[in-house]
Amino acid sequence: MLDWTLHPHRRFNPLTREWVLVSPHRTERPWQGQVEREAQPAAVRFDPECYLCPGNSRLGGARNAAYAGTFVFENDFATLKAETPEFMHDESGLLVAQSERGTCRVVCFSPRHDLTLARMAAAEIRPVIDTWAEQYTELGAMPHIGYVQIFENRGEMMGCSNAHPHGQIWASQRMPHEIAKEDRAQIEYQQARGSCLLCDYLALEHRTGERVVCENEFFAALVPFWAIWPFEVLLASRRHRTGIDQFDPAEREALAALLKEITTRYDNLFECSFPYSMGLHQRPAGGASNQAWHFHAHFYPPLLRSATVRKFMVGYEMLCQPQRDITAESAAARLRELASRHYLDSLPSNPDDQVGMR
Ligand code: H2U
Ligand code: ZN
Repeated sequence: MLDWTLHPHRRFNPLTREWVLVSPHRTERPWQGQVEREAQPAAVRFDPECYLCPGNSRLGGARNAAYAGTFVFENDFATLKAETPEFMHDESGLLVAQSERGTCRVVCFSPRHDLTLARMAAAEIRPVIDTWAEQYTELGAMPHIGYVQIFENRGEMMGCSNAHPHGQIWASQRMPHEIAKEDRAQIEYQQARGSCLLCDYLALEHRTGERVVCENEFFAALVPFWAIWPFEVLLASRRHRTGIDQFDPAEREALAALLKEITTRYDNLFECSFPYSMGLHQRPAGGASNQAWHFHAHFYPPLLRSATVRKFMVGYEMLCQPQRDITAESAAARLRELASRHYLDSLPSNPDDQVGMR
């Protein structure tokens, strides 16, 4: 019997059908490399220089509405555009290119510059869920759209350009390759076994609970067996739902609550504003055979051992395959042991908090 707390081994990701190398004995190696800047939440509720705060002008020349809840606008520097002409290029199957149409939007989660999902109340996150659902439906219905990717880059370390709580939506003509991998894997699993890959996986995880971090009636957050990032989390609906548009009000509230809880536990881990890339994975647009899709979100956080030491995906990982040092089981145990109340909530409030507020 393999002791995966001791022996190097590789683990299989059934969603992407890729492997991750797990080397549990390497956690104690010294670190004299790059140290990151520790991230803390922004201090002001309104920043006159912020291109996402209500009423401010953006770099593209447009001005934000004086919004009070969520706010959606077309990305002024969109990666994909609806009006792109169709073309195809193929020379010997070696120089291959094709046009890609799409639409990119930015979603502000709150008018308050100083908040993050972890610092928002679940009742304030609920409108974000509703906005994501509306956008998913609206963009997915557009004839040039084949897949809608909703995501959040949190923190400078992940390339986020602004502390204001926001996410992005990139809707593309075709399925991007990470989605195509998950699409194939879920469809083929269902064809082979007659059941859903993630429904079966969640049932398996609930047998021991050792990788489950937190859950409520409708959603579960766990460190997947095949996690690559140190504190990677997979958040999935406990019922089979193919997209965010299928959640009823109780499920939307539960999703808001679990998003708050997992981001709070993340912040509490190293007492910082925990950076990550998070994205929703759900059925592609266009209505092809997609009953096999099970709604989930991936959190990919870079931090490894403190607020300033991150994991790099370099060397062997770029050339061969990803590798991790701490096991998924020990990462889940650490996240599970943390308080679900935010560490800043126990500190006295800062009088400077009001600076710049209108
Ligand atoms: P990130 O912080 O995840 O980079 O998202 C910010 C997005 O906002 C980014 O895609 C867009 C950038 O193109 N943006 C605008 O659309 N208008 C602006 O005035 C600045 C930034
Ligand atoms: Zn702002």
